[in-house]
Order: sequence, then structure tokens, then C-alpha cells
Amino acid sequence: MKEQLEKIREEALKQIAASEALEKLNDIRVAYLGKKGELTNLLKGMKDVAPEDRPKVGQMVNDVRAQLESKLEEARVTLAKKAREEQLKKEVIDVTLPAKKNKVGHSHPNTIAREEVERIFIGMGYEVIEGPEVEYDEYNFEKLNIPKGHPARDEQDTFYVNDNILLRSQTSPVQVRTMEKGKLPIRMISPGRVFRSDEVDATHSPSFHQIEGLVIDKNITFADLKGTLAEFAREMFGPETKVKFRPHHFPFTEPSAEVDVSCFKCGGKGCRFCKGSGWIEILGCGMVHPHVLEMCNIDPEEYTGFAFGVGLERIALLKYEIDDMRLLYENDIRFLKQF
Ligand code: 2NM
Repeated sequence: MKEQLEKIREEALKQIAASEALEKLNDIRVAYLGKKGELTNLLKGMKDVAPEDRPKVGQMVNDVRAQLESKLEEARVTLAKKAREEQLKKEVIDVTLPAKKNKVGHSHPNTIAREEVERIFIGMGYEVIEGPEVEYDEYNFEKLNIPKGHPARDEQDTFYVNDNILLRSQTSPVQVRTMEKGKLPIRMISPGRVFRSDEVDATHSPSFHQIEGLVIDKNITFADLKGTLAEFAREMFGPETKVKFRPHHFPFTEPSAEVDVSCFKCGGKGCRFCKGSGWIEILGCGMVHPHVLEMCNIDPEEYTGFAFGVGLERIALLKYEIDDMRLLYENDIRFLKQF
């Protein structure tokens, strides 16, 4: 029995020393010290040992058990330490490596131009108000003094969803909605996407952007319109910018005008940029038609107002000297990153 015990001890110690994984140690523990392990089996043979020798043999078995337990624990600590060191080595970060450069996006020229226009009008006390891109015929046309049969309603220019619903061809329906709410006075601009059934070329697109402005208050005159838009032009294109109001016609304003600014490239002398004229057209405007005010439940005897509309792409093309509108829709980062 003593030799058997010695053999078990040597074999177990050899296996402990050779094991390289924590799971292996557990297998060894079960194989030798477990309920059906070798040492336990050996104890079952005690009945064959002479009674006077039993305490001595029992002591020997306990000694071996204690030794194996302590060796197993020692090996466990060593292996756990080794595993942790390997894990840390794998996770090491070289803080001296140069950092990866983040790629930063660019604001689209349209966005830059819109934010500039918004900044100028917010500075003059205007609110920015948005509205739906899919509109009722009533808001896009009828209440803007464009009745059925009016040439501005040409079906070929407008995308209709059905008889009453269309893709807005201007952002003025947002102003109709605001006037209808009845909270006066109004100082607002409405930026947004509009739709017209145009062929794509260097200056046209079926979907583009507008910013329209509206002021309604008591005693608003054409002088307020002129002063406001002259100030806008100076802030947008430089303090030396002159403005010129040319009579025009819009169904929703009376009187109406188109506004030219002195060419910010040549200062008005005439160049390729302004096609030799010294002037560049930038917007349309006018005094809100009394009939429009009436249809929006505003008394034209008490209140008057002015309105204007700017094409955002047109401003962006001018500001950045881009000669083809299509470049604004391709979103080529090599193009966009220049602005
Ligand atoms: C323009 C030109 C002139 C305009 C009119 C209105 C409204 F709703 F008040 F009647 N909003 N925008 C207007 C006037 C728009 O765009 C070239």
C-alpha cells in the first residue's frame, strides 16, 4: 500500500508540473482527489490493512493529499499569472504611434449660403419658419393670387400628386400658412426645397432651393422693402454693393420688382462675370397684394407688407463663382471641399 501511495504521489506531481492550462489542473484534481479519485479509491483498501497500522497509513494518505493540494494551488497561481500577462501583452497600446487623421466633412455651398442669408435676417429680427414640401394647390397657388387658368400655373411646370395636391413650386405657401394663423406682426423667412418640372442644365434643376421673406405690419412701405434688401445685399456681397430695383410683375405682389446688385467682381465696370452689364440679378420682391392679404384674413386697410424670394443655388453659384448648377448636386467631395 505504501508503494502504491508513493506511485500515485509521484505520478500526480509529474502531471501537475507538466500541466500548462488551468483546466488541466482541475482534471488532475478530480482524477486524484475527487470522490472517485485515486486517493479515495486507495482508502477503500484500508480494511485489508492491519488495525495497528491503520493510523499510520491514514496519516500517510492525508500527507499525500495535503501535498497534492498545495502543489495544485501553487501551479494554479503560476498559470493564472502567466495567462494574465499574456492577455495584457496582447492588449498593449503603443501610445507613441501617430494618431489616425479623422476625415472631416464639408458644408455644402447651398448650406453655407443658406446659413449666411439666415444669419443676416435673424440679425434684423426675422424668424426662420419651415413648412411642407407637399402642398395643397390652394396654398401654393389659389391664396397667392394665382387662380386656375393663370399662366404661372402651367401644368407643365408643376409636379401634381392629384388635382388638389402638388410639390410646392415656391416656399410662399409657408407664408400663407403663417399669415392665416393671424399672429401679427410677421417678420419671417422660409428656406426650403421647391420643385419645378425643368430640364437639367447649367442653370436649371427640377428641384432647387429658395428663401422667401415676408414682413407684415402697420405702415410698411416700399421704402422699408428697399432699405431691407439693400442692407441684405451689402451684408451678403460687401459694403460697397449698390442695388437697383427694376419694375417687374408677380401675381402675389403689387407693385413688384426685380433686384440687381452691382457686380461684386468688377464693382460695376462690366466683366465676364456680369456679362458686361455691371449688374447681377439676385431676387424678386414686392408689396404683398391686397387680395393675398384678404385671402389670408388680414385687413389690407390696417396692415401692409412686403415679400421677396431668393434662389439659393443662384446665390451659391455667384458667391463661389461656380459656372454649372449640376456641380451642386453631384456631391463630389473633391468639389465640395473647396468651399
Ligand atoms: C418672390 C417675389 C415676390 C412672395 C410673396 C409672398 C407672399 F406669400 F407673401 F405673398 N411670399 N413670397 C414673393 C414675392 C416671392 O419670389 C421671387
